[in-house]
Parts: sequence; structure tokens; C-alpha cells
Amino acid sequence: MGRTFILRSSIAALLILLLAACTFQSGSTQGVTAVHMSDSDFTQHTVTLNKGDMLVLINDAPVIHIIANGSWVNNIPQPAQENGLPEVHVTIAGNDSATLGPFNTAGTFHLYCTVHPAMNLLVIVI
Ligand SMILES: [Cu+2]
Repeated sequence: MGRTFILRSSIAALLILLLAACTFQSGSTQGVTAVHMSDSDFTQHTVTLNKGDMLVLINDAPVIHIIANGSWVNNIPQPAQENGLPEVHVTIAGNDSATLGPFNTAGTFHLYCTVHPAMNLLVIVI
């Protein structure tokens, strides 16, 4: 009984450690930050990067996203080229990913998906 409890505690501690390690890796380490996409949206609408960071866009759905500079405003696409942000026009196939950057200029930049209305991502570089 006592021994089983200790064994279970060890397994639980190991799982927590593993989980912590995975969380650490998917966060903002080594200048690479990931943002995920579902079938019609980003799973978050703002991401903050440090100058020089790369941004990885991960498509978790079997659909195509086409990411470009600009944003959706009232369901109308508004292409824009912002100073300090390189031109972005990337097609991301289903369950694929794309790496953007490095983002070398501080500022607030707008990315959107030309396929899906309201699919906006605000990139804040500090
Ligand atoms: Cu899209």
C-alpha cells in the first residue's frame, strides 16, 4: 500500500516534469514563438515577440490558410504594408507550418488570412 503510493507519486511527479518541459519548449524559447491555427482562425489574436524572434505558424486543421500583411475590418480584407515588417504572403497547407521572420523592428504589425474573414493576428515586437 505504502510502496504503491510512493510509486504513484513518482509517476505523477515525472508527468508534471514532462508537462513542464513541453510547455517550456512550446513557449517563447530561443527566439521562436508558435501560434496555432484552427480550421478558420488563429487560436490567439495577439502575439508578442522580442526583436529578432521568429514566428512559427502551425496549422492544426486540414485546410489552407493564406497569410499576408493586413487585416480584416468589418469582414472586408484590408491589405497593408507596414514599415518594419517584411512582406508576408505565405500559403500554409493543411496540417503544415510556416516560419516567418526574423522580426527585427519593434512595432505593432497586422497579419491576416485572406481565406477566412476575421482571421487576424496582431504581432507586437518589443
Ligand atoms: Cu485561414
